[in-house]
Amino acid sequence: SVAAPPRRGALIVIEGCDRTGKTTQAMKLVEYLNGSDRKAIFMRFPDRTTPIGCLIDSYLSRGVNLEDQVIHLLFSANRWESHPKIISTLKSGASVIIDRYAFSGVAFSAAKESLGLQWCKGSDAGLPKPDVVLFLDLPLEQAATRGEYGSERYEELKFQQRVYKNYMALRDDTWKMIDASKSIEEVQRSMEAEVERVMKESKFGPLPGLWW
Ligand code: NYM
Repeated sequence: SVAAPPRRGALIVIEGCDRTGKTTQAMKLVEYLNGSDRKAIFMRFPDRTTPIGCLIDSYLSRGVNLEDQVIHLLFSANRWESHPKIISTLKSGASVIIDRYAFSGVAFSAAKESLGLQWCKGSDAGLPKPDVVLFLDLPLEQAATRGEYGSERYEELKFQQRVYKNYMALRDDTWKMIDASKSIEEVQRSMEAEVERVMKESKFGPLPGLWW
């Protein structure tokens, strides 16, 4: 007899303004899942290791200037180039934990006011929709005091306030707000609790497309 195909993995996205602890928490979540016998991989956007990612990196560190539309589309393209890997990993039964996703793409680009929210959503529409979005919520003044804040483009309080507002406009019932002012361990535990809940409740049917 042929073994049943594995139940697909969960697509878990971690979002938040700059310096809210997303990378630390995403990595801890991967460790937690792998440590409890559930396969999970870590991904992050921008993925600065690809040719498109290198260009994004040099834009963020102010090495090159690009039109607002161009950098927006590069961030989207940088996600689409990982689309096959996301799909194949989920199909294999492993979960994918992603540090930033299309919500960052829209929230940051639309904060420029040269670009509208609707226009920004277009280039990411159809990417797999996450099973849950864990939003690390931290007062922006507090984030601004964290290490290396201000070293890259966008790391400025007024800008972050517009980013935050855009994030709130993108929320739906798959979003969970996490109080990121708590200790690393406390944040970790509330994220684990959310993920356990999602994994228990979700039917993990076919992956719907984002913004379709
Ligand atoms: N960013 C990130 C965007 O403007 N658009 C996107 O699509 C993504 C994924 O890049 N300030 C911004 C948010 C951050 C910066 O992110 C780099 P990180 O998480 O610091 O590597």
